[in-house]
Amino acid sequence: MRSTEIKPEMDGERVIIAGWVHEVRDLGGLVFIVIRDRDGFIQITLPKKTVNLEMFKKAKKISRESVIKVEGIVKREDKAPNGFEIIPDIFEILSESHSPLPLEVTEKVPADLETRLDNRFMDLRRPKVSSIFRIKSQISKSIRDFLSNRGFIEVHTPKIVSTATEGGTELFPISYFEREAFLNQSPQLYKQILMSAGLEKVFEIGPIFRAEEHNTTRHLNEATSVDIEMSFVDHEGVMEILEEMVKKVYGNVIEKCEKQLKTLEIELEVPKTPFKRITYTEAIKILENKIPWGEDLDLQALKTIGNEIGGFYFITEWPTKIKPFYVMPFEDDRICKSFDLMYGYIEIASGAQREHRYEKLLENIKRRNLYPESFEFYLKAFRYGIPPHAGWGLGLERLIMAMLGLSNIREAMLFPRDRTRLVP
Ligand code: AMO
Repeated sequence: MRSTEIKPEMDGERVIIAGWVHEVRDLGGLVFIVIRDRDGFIQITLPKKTVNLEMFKKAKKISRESVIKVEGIVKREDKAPNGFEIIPDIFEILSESHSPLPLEVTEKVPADLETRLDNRFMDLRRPKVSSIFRIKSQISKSIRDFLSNRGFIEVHTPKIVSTATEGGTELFPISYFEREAFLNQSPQLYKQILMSAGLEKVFEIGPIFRAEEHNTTRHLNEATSVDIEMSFVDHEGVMEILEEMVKKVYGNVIEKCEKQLKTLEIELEVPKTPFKRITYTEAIKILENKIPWGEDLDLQALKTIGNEIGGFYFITEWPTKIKPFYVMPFEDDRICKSFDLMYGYIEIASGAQREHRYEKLLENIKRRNLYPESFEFYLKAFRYGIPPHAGWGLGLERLIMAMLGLSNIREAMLFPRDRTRLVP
């Protein structure tokens, strides 16, 4: 049985439980063991006088974090953590833990992030850490449900590719038989091709790979991206989907992850939609024109803007030249139909209406000194009828960072990959 399935009202009933030895308290003639499973804690109590002596000795010697299986009788006990304890008559060691432990599982001793990540299997045994991933699982499920209910089909695009989408310097090259290939930075080109294919509304939740040199608290070299692409809409249509999705995800997490939020000591509120929208030009004004029009917003600039606005907001109408070749410009082609969804200073998502006019797209590729030949497989899909379309990509770990107030994105990844980390 799971720890959460046993209640004090089951007094006198026989149960079997299994889990890790979280704590052992040896009072001489009385041994208390706290067993931890995925859902919680259970105390088992072994009074020397009444239990089998062999078993008593075995329990007394058990090392912390060993995995044990216990069969015994539930006894109502107001002083025990959940109002009951278990008096065992069978005590089986399934796997004995070595000691000393590489990391403390009890929250008593803080450890630095590097040590925690080096011993992630152990770190994840801490309820505060595993709660993050229970919430992450709920978020993925909510996103799938939300998008599926809106008629999106889930797709899986290749992760081994031949061209860059977001810029050449951030690519990881790999050897692909006799050729060079790359790990994909974004499903961008493929999700757009699927608009030519007539799928109309697609989404993907999958890994993206970015060879970012800089080691920051917001960047990973392998992250999870939630991507959508939709036909016959403009950027505003997909911004509405994005904000409604974020709102729904918050609502679902509040409803379904009450226990995990409590463990993390977080009180969440559903953000109100529509989110605020400011244009890039307005953002520059907040910065009192410290950044010249046309330049990208750096961290300091985003912090100033984030402090001024707070919560979720969109930055729209970006200068065309600092956004990728596939975005659609406005009539005044200095600005484009591109947007970023921000939370404070963190960029959560970015998207745009796309350039679907073949000639213009070709021109954009050339203007950015990219090779049209490398994009032929993509460009081809624009020559035989493609609807106007728009979409966005959202960093799942960034959303979790924002939602749970995590100070480092690595906390939101089970096994993060960064500039120096390739194991575990
Ligand atoms: P962009 O490059 O802005 O856009 O990426 C989309 C979102 O993905 C997340 N993200 C990252 N998260 C963690 N570590 C990283 N290194 C990292 N890089 C990106 C961010 C970001 O907002 N093709 C477009 C999307 C589109 O237009 O549909 C794209 O990839 O949250």
